Amino acid sequence: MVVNSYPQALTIAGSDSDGSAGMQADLHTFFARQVYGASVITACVAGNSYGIHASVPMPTDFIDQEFADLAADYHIRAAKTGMLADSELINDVVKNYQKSDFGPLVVDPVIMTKHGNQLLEESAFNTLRTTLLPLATVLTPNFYESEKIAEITITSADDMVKAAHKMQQMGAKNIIAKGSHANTDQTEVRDFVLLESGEEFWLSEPYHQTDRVNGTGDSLSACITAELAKGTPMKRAIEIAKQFVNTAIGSPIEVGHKFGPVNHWAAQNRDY
Ligand code: PXL
Repeated sequence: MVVNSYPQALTIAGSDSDGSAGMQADLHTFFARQVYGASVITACVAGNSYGIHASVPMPTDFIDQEFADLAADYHIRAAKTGMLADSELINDVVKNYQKSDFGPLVVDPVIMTKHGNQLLEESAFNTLRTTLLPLATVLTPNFYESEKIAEITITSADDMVKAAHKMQQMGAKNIIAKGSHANTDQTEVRDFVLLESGEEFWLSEPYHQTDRVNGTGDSLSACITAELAKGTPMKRAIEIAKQFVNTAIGSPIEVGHKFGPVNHWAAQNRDY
């Protein structure tokens, strides 16, 4: 067997101690899509299904070593970023990614958890916009992140389209602007996709009424990364990821008391 012929993907993200989100959700997703997963840990978060209670960033020289060790031995074919905590870490990750040959980059612009815990320092937001976003082969903002990055209050489908185009003008090549979940009467969730080619379309999936949605954004961006590592074309990678996450939300597992994880087992080994 040729060394490094097996598809390998990388998550550059924070560790979430309850395993529901962050790096752990990414690695579960890589596994479920049969891609080998490597991880550059950027921060450690202590939390559970009630919320996040402490967070520690990794030293940048340690992060440099993680990148160097992977670059020296593995053939990473696609990478994603998750929690990057502060400006120093963003700049360090950008520097390392630019030096490496790790394939397309999926940027999940993690700013805040669904339950209001801040994962990126406020002062780092501009660094994210100006240094990381232009490197994004794919950008996967949630509704709140689209509003914040594009500086548009989104109240209609047209606003989502405008925000996506603005984020593309800022340098991200392909965008999935995720729809709002704020309306509990809704029966579907609609995400807007704008591809590098200029093609644009909506993706729609049934809305599941459940609190067990920790790790959905991480899993979506990780699934796209896994597919890109296997060489799946961009549009197909995005469609697979959306269905993968929807399946994972649709069969919750009873772990934790409050906002539990999605179920990667239910979503694995399927043809989407
Ligand atoms: O899902 C966003 C997220 C990303 N990264 C880490 C997290 C979370 C949410 O809890 O803990 C480390």
